[in-house]
Amino acid sequence: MSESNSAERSDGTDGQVSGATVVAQALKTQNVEYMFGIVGIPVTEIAVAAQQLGIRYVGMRNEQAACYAASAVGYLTGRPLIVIGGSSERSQETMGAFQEFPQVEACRLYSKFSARPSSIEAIPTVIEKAVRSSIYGRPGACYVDIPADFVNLQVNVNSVKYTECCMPPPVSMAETSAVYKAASVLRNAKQPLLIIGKGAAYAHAEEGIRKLVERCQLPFLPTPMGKGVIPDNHPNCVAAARSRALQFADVIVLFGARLNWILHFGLPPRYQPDVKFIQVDICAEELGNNVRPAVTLLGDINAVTKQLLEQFDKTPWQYPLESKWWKTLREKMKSNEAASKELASQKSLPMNYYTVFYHVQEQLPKDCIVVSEGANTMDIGRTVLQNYLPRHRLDAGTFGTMGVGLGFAIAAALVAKDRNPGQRVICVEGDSAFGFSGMEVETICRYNLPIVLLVVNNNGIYQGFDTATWKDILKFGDATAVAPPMCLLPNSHYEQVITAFGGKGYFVQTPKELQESLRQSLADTTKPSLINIMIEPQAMRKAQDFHWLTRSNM
Ligand SMILES: Cc1ncc(C[n+]2csc(CCOP(=O)(O)OP(=O)(O)O)c2C)c(N)n1
Ligand SMILES: [Mg+2]
Repeated sequence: MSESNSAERSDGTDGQVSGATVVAQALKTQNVEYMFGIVGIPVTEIAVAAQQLGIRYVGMRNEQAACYAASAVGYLTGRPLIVIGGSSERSQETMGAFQEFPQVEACRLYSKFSARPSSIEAIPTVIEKAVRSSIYGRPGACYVDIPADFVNLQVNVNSVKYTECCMPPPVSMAETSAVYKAASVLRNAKQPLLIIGKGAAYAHAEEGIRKLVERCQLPFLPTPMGKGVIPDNHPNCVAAARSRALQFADVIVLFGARLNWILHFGLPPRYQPDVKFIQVDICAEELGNNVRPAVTLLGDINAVTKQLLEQFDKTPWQYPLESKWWKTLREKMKSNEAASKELASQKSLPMNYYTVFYHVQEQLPKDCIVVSEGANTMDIGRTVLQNYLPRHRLDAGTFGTMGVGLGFAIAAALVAKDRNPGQRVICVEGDSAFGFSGMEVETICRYNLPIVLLVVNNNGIYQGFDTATWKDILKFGDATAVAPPMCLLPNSHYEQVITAFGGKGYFVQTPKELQESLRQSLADTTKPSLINIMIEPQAMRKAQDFHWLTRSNM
């Protein structure tokens, strides 16, 4: 990786260098490896220059998908998203220039740092600051605005100095007295629970958290993207008794998990009114949200976990495995697992969600990355599809943003190809979710990324209708007046989207067809495939004590 301080790589013309090359070289100097985008005036030259300097450029079909892909690379590699936007020429500002828009101001609200360099010479320092801001503290996206006239403007090579690559984020630790207090609260817990969030995965805290779980024999629950920090099949994982665990725990340690809607805000009736929360988070602003915590541990989650472990090294403590709490949780897990298995074993056609996911789970390679989006598809899939490794699940997450799946899968496949050759990426999509970024199938085929796409097709958003019912509905009037808004066209052949670009498509209606198509797709490492899985359009979740990810079922 080059970290040169002068722009030796000019455009080759008389010691001059273009703005485009300065942007590319500044990114390269900050160790940026991947760039996702769509080119057009004025940014084409930036992409070309980046490629010439060895940054991998992936041309996407929509900027949203490009951002999703870059953000997933960020999650997988620890280098969050920097958005580089082309803007109108400075000399035409306020005149109604082509695509003139207050981009820096607009992005400020949604990013940690948003700026336009004042000159070409200022580009490297602004880019360094954007990269640094994106990875220090709680990670987040940053925006750098490049006016169109900068792109081809030439400046003297010697006038540009490249700011060295920023240092890795400093590691912060919690206050000692707070660590001591947290250990003491935990030791006195009657019904303890650990919740492992995405923050723990991002902080690479897996080793420490696993030690803590095993040394103290504590039950734990992962949040959707905290899955895999400790394997889902670990005996202390109580995901199958989630509602019970949340409802009756008296002490809960949150490792990089926010008390937002996914965790029901930490409030009754989903929790005991006097539950004691111990919050471990890198972001001070997160501490105390919705609930007044018993202890707050501000710092890097990996480092703080080690601080907690030290307490239990000094004075070992184990929560008794034969406690009533463990017994209650185990019983609930057993009955919930039996209920899912019962649904999965139903032989009626079309298949239900559980049948589909049990068959998928049977064949999934243990080290594959699972990407998922949809409502029922994502929520039910999450309960059946297991993660054994940290940072191996990417889903629509806290925002529940539909459209992220294909971008995430593309990013995961690229990172896998570079760092873990042979590792597979499985992208589990609801039929509606797939539609948001469906054209990225062409991107997948263009770069020949051997992703296995599963479209779980119920002809709609949460549910739909079969062809006969759909036809009956249309008899009542114009579709815009009578078609239920959740409906999508029944029996759509989404697999043909991939065959159009040379990938392999399967249309499956039975467990047998599903098994066979999965077997073939996973065996073929040379090509992407899409399996369009028809399920019962009215299939729903099994009955819940509480609707858990209720928002996504809105
Ligand atoms: C960007 C965006 N637009 C709309 C929604 C609302 N929404 C939530 S889930 C969903 C799709 C659910 O349908 P599908 O993907 O087919 O999954 P299913 O529940 O049918 O299995 C939509 C459109 C959203 N979450 N995000
Ligand atoms: Mg659907």
